[in-house]
Amino acid sequence: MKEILHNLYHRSMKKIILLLTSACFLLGVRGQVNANKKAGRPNIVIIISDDHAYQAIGAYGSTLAKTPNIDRLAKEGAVFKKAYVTNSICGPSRAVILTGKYSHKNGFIDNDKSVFDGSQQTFIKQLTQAGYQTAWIGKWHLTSMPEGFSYFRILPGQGQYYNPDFLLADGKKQRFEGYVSNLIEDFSEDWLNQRDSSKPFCLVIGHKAVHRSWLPDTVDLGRYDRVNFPLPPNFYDDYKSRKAAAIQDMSISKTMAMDFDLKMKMNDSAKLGFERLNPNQRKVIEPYYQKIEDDLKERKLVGNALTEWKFQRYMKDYLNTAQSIDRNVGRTLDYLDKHHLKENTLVIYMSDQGFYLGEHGWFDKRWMYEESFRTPMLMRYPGVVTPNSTINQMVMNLDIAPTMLDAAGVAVPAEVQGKSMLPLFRKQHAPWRNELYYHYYETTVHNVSPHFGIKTNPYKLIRFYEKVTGWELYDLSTDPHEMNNLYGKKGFEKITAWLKQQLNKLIDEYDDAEAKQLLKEELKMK
Ligand code: SGN
Ligand code: CA
Repeated sequence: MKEILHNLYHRSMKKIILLLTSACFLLGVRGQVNANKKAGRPNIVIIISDDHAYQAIGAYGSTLAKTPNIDRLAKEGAVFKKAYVTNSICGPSRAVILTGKYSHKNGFIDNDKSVFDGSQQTFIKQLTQAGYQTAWIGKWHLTSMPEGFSYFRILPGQGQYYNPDFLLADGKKQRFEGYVSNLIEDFSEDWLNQRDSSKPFCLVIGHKAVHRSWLPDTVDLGRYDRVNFPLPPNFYDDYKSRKAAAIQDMSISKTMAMDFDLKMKMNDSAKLGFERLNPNQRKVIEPYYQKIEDDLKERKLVGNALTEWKFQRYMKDYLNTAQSIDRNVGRTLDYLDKHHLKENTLVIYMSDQGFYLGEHGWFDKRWMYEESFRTPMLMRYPGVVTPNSTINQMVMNLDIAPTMLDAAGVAVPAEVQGKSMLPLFRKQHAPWRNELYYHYYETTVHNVSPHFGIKTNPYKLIRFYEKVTGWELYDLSTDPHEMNNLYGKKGFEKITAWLKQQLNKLIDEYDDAEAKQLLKEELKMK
């Protein structure tokens, strides 16, 4: 009897101790959460994918693309319906996100020649100084190594889809077995697991997907194979009235390669991008594409029929590849739930820019036309962002840095050119910009002429230079697909003059000396 009582006593004591420790732990966690929240220091997770078109996201109205996890962010947070970038290309967009400054100010104007000057101020450096633990994991693509982070593990350059190399924080390169989107999420969770939980964190998860050339995770092959994708209304654009569009090299019909892009062998020297597959991956991937190729050979397609076949294959490969982003966004959100971090973590999902899914007959990005100028952007921030809401003001990737600093209660430096987006959630009629300024510089791959311009509602005025010199004017209320260049047309003189004046003002405000000079020269010529 004595022994039984003794055992019972011990067991109950154990339970009580266990309960007390759990309660203390939970209170501790809560206490920490509350302390961070009080001090205005939420955790931050920014997921930046690559080339993910808003047209391929359920929350932006796509009925064919399945993005349940990104859509969950929309349900629990806000969708920015009009989010734009200042220069629609990879490295430059990331440099803008980091600095809150236009390309001509942060120095990273293009992917070809620019090297990011890591000694300049970034919101990450400021957060690190303010006591945040900061990390960038995944695609970086800024040529120089990250500076000012507590931790990083990045892909060299564009990175690889299968068994990719990563550059580790000690400067060494290492190959990891697996699919890139899954590895990036694994490494992100590993980093979160080992962090000091008494401090807030800011984690950037940089996905490589959906960058060209599209190679899906084996589990996603064939997901969209039964879907017949409708052609965009301007798929057969003839580029009449638009000189720069006429000389581009990014069409599905001419530029998209049967081998490199669409994985059809066609001949012995075909480039398929399968070099890094291990035998198990190869066993799944090769037969998948071989079957498609066998079918294509039988069909003997030419002309528009072949172009439309390419479009269908492009959409399938693109969306199959994008599926790995959505699944891993789900893993990030589940991680936050499981570790009781949801309530005090601001989560952003965005792409580095938009992308063409056949509009104007194209793939790729770069233009100030809507599909590439816009980018998907969603934000969840419990207690600040109303669930299931939309933001219709024109925000930019330029606004990310000041928004993060504002959320963390850190002063935004005067030279930052973006604006904190948080007032948009606090007040319905917060003062906001009515115009956007854009400047694209790169001249090599895809042959897009450099240009700068202004977007207002409903007009857009673009000045091309270098490869093509000239202006374009669109009224998006009557011409949402930007097919009809109104520049120089009768009846548009007044609006053109006004837009040029506004453009000049923006050039002055953002202090873009190159654009200023170009306009000055044009006026002198007249
Ligand atoms: C590579 C791609 C281009 C793409 C650029 C920039 N060609 O050059 O199609 O526009 O990257 O992309 S590829 O043959 O290498 O696939 S970005 O996202 O890094 O800006
Ligand atoms: Ca990109």
